[in-house]
Amino acid sequence: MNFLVVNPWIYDFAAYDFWLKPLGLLYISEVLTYLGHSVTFIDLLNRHDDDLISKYPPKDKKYGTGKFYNEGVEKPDILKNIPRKFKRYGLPLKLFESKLEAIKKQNKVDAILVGITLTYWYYGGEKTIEILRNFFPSTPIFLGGIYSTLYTKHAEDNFSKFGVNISPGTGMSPLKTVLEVLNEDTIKLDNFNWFEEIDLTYDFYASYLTYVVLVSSVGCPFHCTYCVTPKMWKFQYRSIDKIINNIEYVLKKRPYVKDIVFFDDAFLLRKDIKELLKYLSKFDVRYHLPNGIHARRVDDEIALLLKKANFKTIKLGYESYDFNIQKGTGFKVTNNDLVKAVTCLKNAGFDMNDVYAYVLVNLPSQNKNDVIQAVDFCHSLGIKVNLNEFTPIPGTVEYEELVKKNAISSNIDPLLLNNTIIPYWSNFGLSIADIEEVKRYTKAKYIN
Ligand code: B12
Ligand code: SF4
Repeated sequence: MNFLVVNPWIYDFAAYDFWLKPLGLLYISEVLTYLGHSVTFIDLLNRHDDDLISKYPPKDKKYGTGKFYNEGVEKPDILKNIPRKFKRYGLPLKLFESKLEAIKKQNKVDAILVGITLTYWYYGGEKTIEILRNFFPSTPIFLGGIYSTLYTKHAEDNFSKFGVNISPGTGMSPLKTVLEVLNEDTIKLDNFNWFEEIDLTYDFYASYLTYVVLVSSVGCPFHCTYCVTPKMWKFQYRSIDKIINNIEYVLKKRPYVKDIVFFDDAFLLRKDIKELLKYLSKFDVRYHLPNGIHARRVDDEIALLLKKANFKTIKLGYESYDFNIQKGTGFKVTNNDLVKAVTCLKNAGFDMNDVYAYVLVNLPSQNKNDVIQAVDFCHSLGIKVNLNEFTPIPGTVEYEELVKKNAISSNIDPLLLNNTIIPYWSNFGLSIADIEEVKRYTKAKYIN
């Protein structure tokens, strides 16, 4: 069959290409190819799209990150009162339409697959599907990804107007359901260890790429109260030789790629991490870990191996200064763990401009002082801070508690749970003034 796979636009108040690649859709596309189907892939967030760069050359920033092309758009009614600009990030509408026109002329599309990652990005998915439906009025469209998994009912209700099939779940079960609906054979997916067997080849991108994103593991063995990862995935890691072969494949085809990014939730927690790091050092690339890594796992040996392999961006999961919050939310880290990790990274020779700690802002149990203390603590250690505004996610303890307290409704529109706008309407957590104050405080601290 001929599949058209589309990574939708982002409609949001802010978005930046911090190495964003649609891993879920890429895996689905790789498996479809493995099963013998043909895939046409459109990534509306590809800043290096050949048709885009002739008009809007991308300005790459540090380590291949950069600004998306964007245009101001009308806010959906529910966000009308938020005093911030709303934008569509990704390829211009006309460009998307011309691509669809060309695809329609060239080949028959049997089914269309779309995936939405962050739950409050569903609006961009909706706008993307609206266009797809205009071009392909009767082609089956399937929507999967984290939004469909966590908000299945919302997705069913909201996307029924386009006749979209919602495909929730992680692993290969959603794809299996899609193929069953299309009356395709799924026997090869039975007992198929897709995470071990399937490479992310990046062959679906015809364009130049400055970086590639991989995952060496899915899931996490911790159970932090605000995080939904352990509910979606069983912790599993890919064998080292497969990871190395995958990187070899990509670099052979794209020797100019200088940055490899791991999107793992628990990169350091595999048992053979030291061996993996030794193998990774054989490639002449920079590596980045934009998702928080586990500070407790960083010892002198791991720090040295990370340095030798040429890891650059390191983000340590820290979240809060308060021991009771650390303990109450899952105990993945303590202040002593952070001190030890930073000391080891310093001793190994890491540039402290590349080492960050994630600090949560607006966790329901948190006050302004906790954020300030966490920032002061990171500053005293000589590392940078990423302030991470909290968002309640269905299936987490915080979400359920907020529903129980009537602070949020159980059928709340996910658009309202966009972390940057929660303080504009909610009566839990910090006020907008407080959040702006901690942001100003953090900025000033690092300028002085
Ligand atoms: C990578 C990542 C990011 C990346 C971006 C992801 C992207 N490319 O869009 C970055 C670093 C930018 C990011 C940012 C944030 N993230 Co994040 N992120 C993740 C992470 C770790 C991995 C996602 C991933 O790539 N998984 C691997 C792929 C293989 O899995 P997948 O996408 O689910 O795809 C599978 C299935 O869903 C399915 N599938 C997918 N699409 C389709 C389509 C069809 C048709 C079918 C059939 C199947 C299918 O098949 C795939 C294979 O099984 C998840 C946690 C997790 N483990 O999921 C959190 C997660 C999505 N993030 C989360 C959060 C909280 C955030 C932040 C808000 C953190 C913060 N407070 O600042 C910020 C958002 C900032 C912003 N507004 O931009 C939350 C969810 C939030 C939400 N409301 O949606 C998650 C779940 C983690 C958590 N804390 O619980 N994140
Ligand atoms: S350690 Fe990180 S990925 Fe694991 S459960 Fe906690 S927040 Fe989620």
